[in-house]
Amino acid sequence: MASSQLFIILSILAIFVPSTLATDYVVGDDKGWTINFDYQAWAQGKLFYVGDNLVFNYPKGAHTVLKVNGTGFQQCAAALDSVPLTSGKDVINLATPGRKWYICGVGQHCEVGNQKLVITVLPSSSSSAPSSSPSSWPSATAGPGPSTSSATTSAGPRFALMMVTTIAFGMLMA
Ligand SMILES: *[C@@H]1O[C@H](CO)[C@@H](O)[C@H](O)[C@H]1NC(C)=O
Ligand SMILES: [Cu+2]
Repeated sequence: MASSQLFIILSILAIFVPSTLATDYVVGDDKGWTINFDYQAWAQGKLFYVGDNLVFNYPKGAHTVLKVNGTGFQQCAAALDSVPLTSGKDVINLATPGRKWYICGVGQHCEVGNQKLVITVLPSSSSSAPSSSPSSWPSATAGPGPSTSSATTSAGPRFALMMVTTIAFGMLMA
């Protein structure tokens, strides 16, 4: 009796706990960071949270990763002083919420090869700082309105999952 209950609870934890931890997103999955890949489709449906990482995999020397703004994304142009990532296994920690744009700086990869990625990073759903985050993110994302509202609604499900996990723990201890 007790072991089946434990199994159920561990199953619940196995499903839900990883979603509350930082996630590494390998950009392009098995294809990595390359030309002629639909990164818009890749990003579709994924929820990026503050604290998650983007991992750009590519043969060193074949591509680079440049962080740009929305204009740079449209025009495939980076600021003159921006330093590209070139390791071939570049990890970018998503430290702040909002829109993030990345392009390849090699040749015409961005313009012709469509090697560009745009994502929206949602505020962390971590309950460790509930009082400070609501005051900080509306002002930080004052420009693009829609991303702020979607961030607010998307934080809900994750919080619900944490509650389920907490309740499961409570059942285990009871
Ligand atoms: C975007 O980046 C470009 C450099 O690529 C810079 O000239 C421009 O001022 C930036 N725009 C904003 C809104 O920061
Ligand atoms: Cu490239």
